[in-house]
Amino acid sequence: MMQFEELLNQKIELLPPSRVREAMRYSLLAGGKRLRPMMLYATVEGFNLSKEEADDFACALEMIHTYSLIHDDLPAMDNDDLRRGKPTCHKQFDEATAILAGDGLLTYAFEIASNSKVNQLDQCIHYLANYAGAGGMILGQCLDIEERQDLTWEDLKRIHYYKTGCLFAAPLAIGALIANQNEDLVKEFDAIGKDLGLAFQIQDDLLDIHASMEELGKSTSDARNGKITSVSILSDEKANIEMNRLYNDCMTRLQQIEGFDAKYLISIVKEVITRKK
Ligand code: GRG
Repeated sequence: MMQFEELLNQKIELLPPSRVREAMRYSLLAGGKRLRPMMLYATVEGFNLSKEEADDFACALEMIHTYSLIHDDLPAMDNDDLRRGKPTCHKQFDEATAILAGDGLLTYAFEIASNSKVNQLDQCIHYLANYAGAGGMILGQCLDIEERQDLTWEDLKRIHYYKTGCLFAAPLAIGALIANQNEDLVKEFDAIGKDLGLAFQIQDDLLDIHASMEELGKSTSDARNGKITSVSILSDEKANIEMNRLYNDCMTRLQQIEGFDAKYLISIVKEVITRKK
């Protein structure tokens, strides 16, 4: 993924020099797992297209994801000091700059996406906006900060589908669109992506309990803060079972898609299953 890091840096270099540009670069290049871009690349490769076709949307996805982390860490939200093993954006710069860096990454993502030459560009941009917006990830965050204490598993699943699932569904659905697939197949990729996001979030809740702050590279512990999580609702054991069931089910469904070579995506899922952060 060295090439992808370089690509992100090149995109940032195209902006006029400023404090906000440096804050955007700082958070973007702070060493995330790059899962969402990797999932997009694996989807287009599974349809036998070259990875480069997806470069613009891969950058856009990582920028939107990074913006969400910067804003999520702000004092008005989670008020975190550590992210990706480094001081959060508002700690390294200041609060106003961190707000602008998030806004800058979000808007820049759409500028880059709109310059792309992919198939079904309008649809790709529409999906991206929908997944990121108030009918997608932002809705999930809004439901999450309500912190209701009477949440059922169904309620929590809904929050995770929006908050985490949408940005996992985006690379899969957009990958299928770039590969010129039809609406039904795009919907199947979307559904698999949402389930992968849910599994990933359950795994996050499990790691939150079992891994140290150093291992995770972030400081907030939902469990310590008394937040309702999949583990507090389901129990450790059942959360584990549900996570594995979801991951396995997603891999099976991917293998059943005709004309799609699932091996690239499956190898990412297998790596994610064994992740420690
Ligand atoms: C503030 C608009 C707004 C949205 C925030 C994504 C999000 C919504 C909040 C971040 C906190 C959180 C735990 C979100 C769930 C999704 C998730 C597990 C994000 C972390 O993704 P990774 O593990 O992060 O892929 P890296 O750093 O590896 O890129």
